[in-house]
Amino acid sequence: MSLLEILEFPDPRLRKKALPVNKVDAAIKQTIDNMFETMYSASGIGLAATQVNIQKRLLIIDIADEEEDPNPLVFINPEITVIDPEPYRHEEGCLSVPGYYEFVERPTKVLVKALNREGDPIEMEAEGLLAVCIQHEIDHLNGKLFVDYLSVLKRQRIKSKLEKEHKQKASA
Ligand code: GNR
Ligand code: NI
Repeated sequence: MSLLEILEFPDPRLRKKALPVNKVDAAIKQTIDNMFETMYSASGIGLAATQVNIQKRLLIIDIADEEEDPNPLVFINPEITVIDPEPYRHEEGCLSVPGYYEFVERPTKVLVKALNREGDPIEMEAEGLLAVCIQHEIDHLNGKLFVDYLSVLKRQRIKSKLEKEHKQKASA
């Protein structure tokens, strides 16, 4: 396994739209394993392939709070439909926007259809944090970030601060 580099806002590669996975083969499984290693290492609860510069419709989630009892979920070519559109407000963070947390409103309950790690079709109803996370990750696959839901001013502030950090790191 290996750790992958996580792209950070405002990297333009985070804006690319991911392409469908046409075969769940050994290479995809290797990518999935590397993504889990990367996500757990960064203490994230979700990771989309886009964030590690892989333009494939693939995301992983583990919202289990007990480190000893992981619940790794894999969604390949996910399709989402809204079951309950009532806005649900949750404070979001993102491994690609490190250090910033803001409230975002999304539909309360969704149905997700996807393929699992074995390439078998799965369906899952999600609400609460899981619904938030799945919608956040599918946004990544479409080149969208949670900061896009914020005001222009807030987004611009976050962008400037992260750009400054990136410059400092590059010259360190
Ligand atoms: O680790 C993460 N935490 C989180 C918290 C609230 C809403 C969404 C998330 S996803 C984020 C990991 C990440 O950036 N996934 O793309
Ligand atoms: Ni994210």
